Amino acid sequence: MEKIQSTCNYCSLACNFDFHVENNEIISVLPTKEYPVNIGFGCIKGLNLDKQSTIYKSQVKPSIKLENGGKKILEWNDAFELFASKIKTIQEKYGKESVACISTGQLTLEEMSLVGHVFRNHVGGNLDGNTRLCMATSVVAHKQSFGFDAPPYTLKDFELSDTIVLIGANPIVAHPIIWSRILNNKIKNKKIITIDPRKSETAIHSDFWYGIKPKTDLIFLYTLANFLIEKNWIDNNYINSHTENFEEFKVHIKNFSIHNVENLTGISKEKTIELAEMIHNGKNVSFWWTMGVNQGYQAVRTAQAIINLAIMTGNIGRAGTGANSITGQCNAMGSRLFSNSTGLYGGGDYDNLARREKVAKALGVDPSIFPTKPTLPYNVIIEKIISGEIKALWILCTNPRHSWSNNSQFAQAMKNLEFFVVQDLYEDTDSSKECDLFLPVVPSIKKEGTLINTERRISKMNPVLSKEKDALSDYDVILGIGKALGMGSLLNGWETPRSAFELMKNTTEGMPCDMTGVDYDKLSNSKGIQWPFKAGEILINDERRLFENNQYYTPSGKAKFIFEDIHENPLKFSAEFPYILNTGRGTVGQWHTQTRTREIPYVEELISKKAYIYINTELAKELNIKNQESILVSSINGNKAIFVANVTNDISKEQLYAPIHYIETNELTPAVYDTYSKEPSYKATPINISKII
Ligand SMILES: Nc1nc2c(c(=O)[nH]1)N[C@H]1C(S)=C(S)[C@@H](COP(=O)(O)OP(=O)(O)OC[C@H]3O[C@@H](n4cnc5c(=O)[nH]c(N)nc54)[C@H](O)[C@@H]3O)O[C@H]1N2
Ligand SMILES: Nc1nc2c(c(=O)[nH]1)N[C@H]1C(S)=C(S)[C@@H](COP(=O)(O)OP(=O)(O)OC[C@H]3O[C@@H](n4cnc5c(=O)[nH]c(N)nc54)[C@H](O)[C@@H]3O)O[C@H]1N2
Ligand code: SF4
Ligand SMILES: [Mo]
Repeated sequence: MEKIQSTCNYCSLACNFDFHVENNEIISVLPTKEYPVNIGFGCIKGLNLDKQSTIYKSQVKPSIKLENGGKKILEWNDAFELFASKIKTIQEKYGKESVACISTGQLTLEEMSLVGHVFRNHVGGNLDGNTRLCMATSVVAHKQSFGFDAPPYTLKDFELSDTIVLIGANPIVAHPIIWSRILNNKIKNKKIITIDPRKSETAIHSDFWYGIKPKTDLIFLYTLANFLIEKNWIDNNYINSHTENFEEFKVHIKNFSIHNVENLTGISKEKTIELAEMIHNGKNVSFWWTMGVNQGYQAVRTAQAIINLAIMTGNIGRAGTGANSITGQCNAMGSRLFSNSTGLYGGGDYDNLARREKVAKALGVDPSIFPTKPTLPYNVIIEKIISGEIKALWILCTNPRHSWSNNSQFAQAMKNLEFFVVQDLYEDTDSSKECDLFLPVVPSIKKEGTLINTERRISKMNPVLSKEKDALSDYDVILGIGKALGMGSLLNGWETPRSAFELMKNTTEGMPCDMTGVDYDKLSNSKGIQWPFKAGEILINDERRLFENNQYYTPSGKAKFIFEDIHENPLKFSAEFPYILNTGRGTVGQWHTQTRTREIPYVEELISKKAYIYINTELAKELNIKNQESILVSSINGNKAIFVANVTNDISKEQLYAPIHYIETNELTPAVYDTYSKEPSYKATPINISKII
């Protein structure tokens, strides 16, 4: 029996597992004991990676939809030629930017960079990622405050922090291994604090829960900062030596009075003081945030308000501290650095001439092949499909008919396309069943590449099983398309995932994410390695954090306080839409649009088959709604959907909460985005509800 170590490609922890294999069959899946992320643990999704593409299997070869609604199976080369000729014809007719692509944070670094090369450098179309729905806010916040998109922490910090503040994060459901790391924390009197409008699973198990009014975090964080300043519970030395813009910040927030806090945020003055005291008394305070912060109409500034708190109290660059954004998908970090969508490979802007030269040299190409501007964001791509300016769309490893905010807008977009291509494991997803050309691929257990997890750790995905005859991986498919498009020598160096990794590695030289010291072959059976890791560097520690030398990546080398006036939710509450709809993860076993986790029998047995929504007990009583009764939810976006009511005391009367794993949820979410990141405001939609009689 052979043991093959590989990486879980669900969430951003990218845990490692040992697959025991005999005669191309998986006998057992066990969490890798020595791997510093999951240390011998695993959640139900990772432990069932062997189930992928077993019950729901796609055809091995691609297919094209026929006019009569049927489909025709194609040979791979014919599908590549068809793709290339369609894209060329559409571009000739409607212009270069009439074609677009939406990728993901769930492909490998190599697949992501190759699709960026094919579609941005060669085809010249726009290409955004589903990371826009997820991490775009953190990217902008990091770039502006730290000078680079650099989450500073290492997961060990969960064990070393005496005061853990979780803001808009529910790790018990979304990142179970993070919760197990928190439970490993043996510091006496450590405090786990959760700020969340509902009493989430994590809030229930925390020491302190701050039940904030939805989307008032910015007011709360400014008030907290102002109070800390008034008390002089700040680290003046750190502020003076390693930050800039503090005086302006101090002036900006001086009117955020502790006396107004309860009225504005729902958190009392006493509770606010209690939190300020815990931050002041903590020796190593860490702040962590996820989608409760990133998905909002003023999200970037909220994330930066968290960064401001950490840098003003000197809680960064030390063990157990930090302003720490947790990523979502397995390779969200890789997508941010290597997708060639919003910036150059390895970081840097498209208009930075020196950086263009450097990246071009690393790839052995002329800099003129690179785009001159960032991609149009996801929402604009969809809008332009609807307005008729974009005619062809290729989506890889994402299911926007379900996950896009206001998803009926995507249904409308699909109808407008002349050529819609979906590359997925399954031909029956809500998106793939509507496509013209379907490109089936093998699951992660049959392919190789690297992923970068939430703490910047690069880890190796190894093929556990061999591919069946005629089956292709994402990498094979993207490369086949590149060849058919006539890229010729532009594909030199891109022959294999291994060679693509070398190219990408070369682009990082001298950048904050420098990984020139990483050896692709040595990544297998290893503990992974966090960037930066420069050529010649010797690894002394498996857990490394950024900013220990207090040097940031801004021109001044200092972290920057960034702030602005409070915006109101662009969607107003009214008698017509008096409640607020919050959305997010439902259970550990359910992954997003549920195409993959429906293959896990234990999950299928336990989960609700119908879309459900949590509603406050008292409110349900007032409206005469009984537990498990169906209710009609109508949204300010004009749509309605039916949900089963789950009556609970863990949510306040003004709010309802719907898990994202059912297509109904995004029927109701609006087309509202953060100003800077263009991340959708998924978590605060005005709605109304009624009993179905
Ligand atoms: N089982 C499972 N795990 C997953 C995923 C999955 O689909 N299933 N998806 C992965 C991905 S891609 C991601 S991005 C992560 C997401 O991980 P999380 O962000 O932890 O998950 P969410 O449930 O989206 O949101 C977290 C919390 O934000 C709260 N929230 C909503 N509005 C506000 C607000 O205004 N202020 C504050 N402070 N909190 C608010 C919600 O009530 C919710 O409890 O999970 C990853 N892990
Ligand atoms: N209301 C609301 N909506 C949300 C969110 C929210 O909190 N609230 N969260 C948002 C966030 S953070 C995210 S990340 C998105 C996620 O949204 P999506 O990315 O749309 O969700 P997934 O179900 O992960 O879609 C992945 C698709 O890729 C396929 N797939 C799996 N493995 C592979 C592979 O190896 N290759 C290929 N080619 N395909 C593969 C799967 O079958 C599936 O169809 O949802 C967003 N939508
Ligand atoms: S915690 Fe995340 S990476 Fe780890 S096994 Fe579960 S889904 Fe996979
Ligand atoms: Mo995400």
